[in-house]
Amino acid sequence: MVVSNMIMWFIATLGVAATVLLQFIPWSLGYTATIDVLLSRTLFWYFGHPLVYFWLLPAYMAWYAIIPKIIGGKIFSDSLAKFSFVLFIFFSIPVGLHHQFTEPGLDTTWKFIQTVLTFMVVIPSLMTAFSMFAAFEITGRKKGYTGLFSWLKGLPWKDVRFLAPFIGMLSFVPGGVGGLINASYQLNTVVHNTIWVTGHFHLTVATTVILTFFGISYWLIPHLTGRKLTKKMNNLGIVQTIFWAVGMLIMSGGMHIQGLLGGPRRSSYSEYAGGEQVAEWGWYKWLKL
Ligand SMILES: [Cu+2]
Repeated sequence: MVVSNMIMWFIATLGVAATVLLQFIPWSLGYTATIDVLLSRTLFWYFGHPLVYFWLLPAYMAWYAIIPKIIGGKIFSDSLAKFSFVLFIFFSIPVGLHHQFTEPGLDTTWKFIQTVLTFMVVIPSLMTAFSMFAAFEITGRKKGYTGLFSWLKGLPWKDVRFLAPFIGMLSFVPGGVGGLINASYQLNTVVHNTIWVTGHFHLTVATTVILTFFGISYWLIPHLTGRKLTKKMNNLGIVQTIFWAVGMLIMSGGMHIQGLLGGPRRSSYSEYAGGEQVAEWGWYKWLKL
């Protein structure tokens, strides 16, 4: 899993290296008069999309390799984990054009091809989700809990090393659905360059990935230092997890709604959905104030 993450990082950084070495540096030294912005943006997003996987895949590694141990079970399938990581290399590198659907200089055919490839990333993601919940169910049942859902009682809910990543996994459900909306050629025009997109990666990176990293830290630091995560610290970790999750829910939820109302992503005004006024008064209208 680490190797496939490094392969992805290596291939993806070629794009950003190319634009810096062949475009920015010659331009800054005065060798060329201008930068081809379309090419530069395309090279950047070729790197910029897999960049998020450089954070997401370590979270997946923890889900596959550490979480099953923490809950007292084992990984559902070794080869399924390896296979899904190989699929990530193939599907998630050449999909940067899904950030450039409104780019006028790119041919629709290429946008369509990368839309299809983006949708393919759903496959390893769903494989991961299946693998996780299979491991949870098997572990719960082994502890003697039967019935359709009562195996959930067999999971260590009061252990922050499990709870934080688990809440992260749950928030990946709306995060993934939002990703499909962003990646749809038609639906993308509704949310393109609005703060919806910022809300999207606050769900995926700032909630799913970060909560998993919190869980990893609570496991890894005691593991490396030989110290024990006391009950008090564990409970403090649970409070921190809940605070973070609720805060992010409000923040990214607000960004999603504001984005649908036309709130711009980077600038203080936007021409989308009727311009400045919608961005400014969106909340008031929505709340009917
Ligand atoms: Cu992307």
